[in-house]
Amino acid sequence: MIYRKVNMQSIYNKIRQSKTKQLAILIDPDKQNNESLHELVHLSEAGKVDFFMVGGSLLHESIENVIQIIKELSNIPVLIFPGSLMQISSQSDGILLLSLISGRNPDFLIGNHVVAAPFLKKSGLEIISTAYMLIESGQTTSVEYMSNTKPIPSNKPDIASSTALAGEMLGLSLVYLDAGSGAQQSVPSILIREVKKTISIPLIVGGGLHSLDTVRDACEAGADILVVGTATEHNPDQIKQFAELVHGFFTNY
Ligand code: 1GP
Repeated sequence: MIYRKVNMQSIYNKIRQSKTKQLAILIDPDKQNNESLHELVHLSEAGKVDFFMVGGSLLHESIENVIQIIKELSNIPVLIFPGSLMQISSQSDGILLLSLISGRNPDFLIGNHVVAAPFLKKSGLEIISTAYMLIESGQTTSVEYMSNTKPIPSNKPDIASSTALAGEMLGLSLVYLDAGSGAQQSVPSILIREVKKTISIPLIVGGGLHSLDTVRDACEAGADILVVGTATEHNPDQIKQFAELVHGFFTNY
């Protein structure tokens, strides 16, 4: 088995040192078969995608198998984007340790982290603590329902920026604004702009980025890492264009 582990520099350092904005492709194991996964990974390599994120709200397929296939085909770093405690694999390069700070459900703020911490320590995974914030996007998303938390209203950039700032003050390393997978409305530019103005840690934005225009808007508003999932499941040929667009923007931490 060919197994490529990323070890040149830590993923977080790579994020902090990148001169350009970065593109992450979200792979939901339940939405891929063997053939589509191979195609997605090859197109991501060709398009010079920066990261894969792997995870989903439900799990019929093994996250382990999917990560193994990605690692056999590609050198692109793989980060787990855990939908639950079941989604941890030491085959990955790192994990976004999400604290769902837009909500008030203690399990997703700290409870699950306590359960997972001893395993994570042994796993050798790079742990990237992440201030995870759900932003309302028109209809109930899977993550909102599954986490039993309310998203931040999309017309309340002041609440969003205060929440992100609190996350940074608590020592978290990234802020992730998520409208939810397949969201009809992505995170509004005005809200991204307000959050970006307030924090000095890198800002990830995802959910409903289904076109070049929505990705461009999020870049212009201040997102540093753009996450695209659903759009590339439907049309993986777009990956190269998404990557070229995102890499055309400079970061400003
Ligand atoms: C969801 O931000 C990710 O958590 C990606 O969303 O599937 O809508 O691209 P999409």
